[in-house]
Amino acid sequence: MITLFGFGPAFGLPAASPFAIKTDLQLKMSGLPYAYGEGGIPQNGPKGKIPWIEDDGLRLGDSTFIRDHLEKKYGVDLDAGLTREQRARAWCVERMLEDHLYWAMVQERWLDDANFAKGPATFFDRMPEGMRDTVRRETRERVKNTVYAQGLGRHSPAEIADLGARSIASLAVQIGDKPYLMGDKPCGADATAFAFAVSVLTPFFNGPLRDAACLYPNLLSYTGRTMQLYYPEIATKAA
Ligand SMILES: N[C@@H](CCC(=O)N[C@@H](CS)C(=O)NCC(=O)O)C(=O)O
Repeated sequence: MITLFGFGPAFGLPAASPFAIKTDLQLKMSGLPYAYGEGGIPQNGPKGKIPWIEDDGLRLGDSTFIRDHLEKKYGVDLDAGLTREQRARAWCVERMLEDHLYWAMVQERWLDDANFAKGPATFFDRMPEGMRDTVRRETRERVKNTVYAQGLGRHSPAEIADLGARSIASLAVQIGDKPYLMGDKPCGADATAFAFAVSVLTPFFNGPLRDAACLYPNLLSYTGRTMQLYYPEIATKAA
């Protein structure tokens, strides 16, 4: 039995981490039975990040390698029916979201004071009181240094939002008026596209990235449609 770690509803979303939403959705798409594990915090994962899975004694981190494992071990193809060109395009979209938009999102959630206070700061609420504030402050500082090291953090918040908005615009164009990224039915990259679009769009946070995403009615209908299909309980609550 596969166990997924790092997944759990937060901020009006299926999970706080877009990578955890992606993996959860790819597990749903695969049709394989799985369960949610306890203790899904980054430090416990094999790569120091969430999500990870355990499968017959194997502990595997990173959403892309998890998908690979599912497809190879269980013979599923989340991109069945796609052309080579569509598969290549799907990879480009995923890289744009995971390695670019993600960091702009981190800026909006972690480095904006109001968003941090109501969002990521609460991750530490259950820590012992004596260490809580220190760990919260040091973790935020580490996140800030990571965004700087990645590169986006060298720009002003307005410049980061401008770059992030270009990725959002590009995603909206890629989806166009199709129900899903590559046509009438969801493919593997829809898990990523949905995860990032819905994470940026959640009304739980405010900021220029969310404002940018709200400009695209097709992104709103895309996330609504995908939410209804895979997370009807959350879609109903939000309605
Ligand atoms: N490449 C990884 C990225 C996962 C990732 O960045 N997870 C974040 C949460 S959204 C994390 O666990 N960060 C903790 C840290 O960097 O210490 C994947 O695809 O799974």
